Amino acid sequence: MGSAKVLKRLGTLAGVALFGIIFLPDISLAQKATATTHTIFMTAFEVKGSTTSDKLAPPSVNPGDLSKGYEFKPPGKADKSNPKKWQVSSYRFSPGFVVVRQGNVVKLTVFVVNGDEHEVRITDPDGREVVAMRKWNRGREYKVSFVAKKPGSYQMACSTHAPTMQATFLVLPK
Ligand SMILES: [Cu+2]
Repeated sequence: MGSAKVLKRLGTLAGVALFGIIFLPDISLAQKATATTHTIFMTAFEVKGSTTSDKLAPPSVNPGDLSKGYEFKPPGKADKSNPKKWQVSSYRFSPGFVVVRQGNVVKLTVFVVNGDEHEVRITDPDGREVVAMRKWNRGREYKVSFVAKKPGSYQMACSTHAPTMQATFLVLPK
């Protein structure tokens, strides 16, 4: 190896060492600052239950008055072939409760199985919109994301089926 090559190699080594001294602290800071990303698959669906009035009297309060997300079909309307049958249903997001850490990125993929239309938005713990109101239709998959900047509860709410069609993202402090 010629002396010029040796000098060049030493120069490279010195350069690498210098690079390390100058830039490594920044790199470790950058790694700390890299946010954890959670990719979460959700389903918008409707759960239904039914019985007959000879087994259990229908509720005295119409579930439809409690939430736009509940539906009640009284005896005679639930099933024409069985006049005693009554049915209730509720729209849900599943999972409906997610825990993340402050600063994490939440990437949601939501598939709509039930309900032709949902009007959905996501708000932060102060009620500020982090994902603006949008329409989601049955049979489609939607992707939204937000950064969980504040500790507390972020809410994904469907106004079509308010107040019960909701998902909560509980953000734990750093
Ligand atoms: Cu809905």
